[in-house]
Amino acid sequence: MEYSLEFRHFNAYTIESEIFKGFISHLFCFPFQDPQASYDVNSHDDDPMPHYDISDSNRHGTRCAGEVAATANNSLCAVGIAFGASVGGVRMLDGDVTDAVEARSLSLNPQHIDIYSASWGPDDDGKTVDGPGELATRAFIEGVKYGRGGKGSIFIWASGNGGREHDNCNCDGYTNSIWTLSISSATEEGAVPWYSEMCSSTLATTYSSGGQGEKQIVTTDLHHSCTTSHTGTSASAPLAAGIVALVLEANRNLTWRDLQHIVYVNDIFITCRVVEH
Ligand SMILES: [Ca+2]
Ligand SMILES: [Ca+2]
Ligand SMILES: [Ca+2]
Repeated sequence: MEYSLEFRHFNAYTIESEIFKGFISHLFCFPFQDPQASYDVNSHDDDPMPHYDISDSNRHGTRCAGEVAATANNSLCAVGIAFGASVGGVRMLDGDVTDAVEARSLSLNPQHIDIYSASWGPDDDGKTVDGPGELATRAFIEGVKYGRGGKGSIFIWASGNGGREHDNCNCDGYTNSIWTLSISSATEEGAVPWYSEMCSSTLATTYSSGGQGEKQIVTTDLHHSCTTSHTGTSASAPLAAGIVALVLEANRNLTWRDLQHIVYVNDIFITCRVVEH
């Protein structure tokens, strides 16, 4: 279910993002790791520490968390965009992903958490049309209505990596939802990457990986390390989450709709030059 480019595994959302899947493997890089913003929905405990396996399949959350909030001058890796923000992790993709699991994750502590960043969704196989179930839909609605003191929870969503399969992000009911702020990717040259899905629900793009030889995203990784190869729209959503955190730091009174308006009208993110591919 998570987006992953590196395995070319499109029947299981490839590419990574997430405040989900266990962010916090390296506390030294996240001095503000926030227990109130963290939970393990898969194992029903308070510690979202990723389960290590031979292929490091649970690394996405740690990679995404570093993009958002890795501390400044950490001497190991890149700095997070909102390095002063507190960040938590929700482990939820490392097991059966049910409507209830999604809803639990998306409604975690909505008076404490301002921004939820997600890089997962329906299969990117070019033939799946799916979206949030009844409980997840209710989590979105209650989040934007009552979250953040009534100003509305901010749900940042990766637009998906199914470009090669001609997948269309309008067929992904999570990124296509009006309650999510949908983010796609631009290569280092500002071009549309090979995995990009073009659709009307995408509001903005941020940098991420491109083709062979192009730079990828540098961020924290499992095993107390730093990677230079974080990829796909999963790497773009957390960059947007970090930018939105800075916007909220400047003005905490903005509603969830204000933020979508600011992104759309003022073009605060890096936008893409359209290139035929
Ligand atoms: Ca746990
Ligand atoms: Ca898709
Ligand atoms: Ca959306």
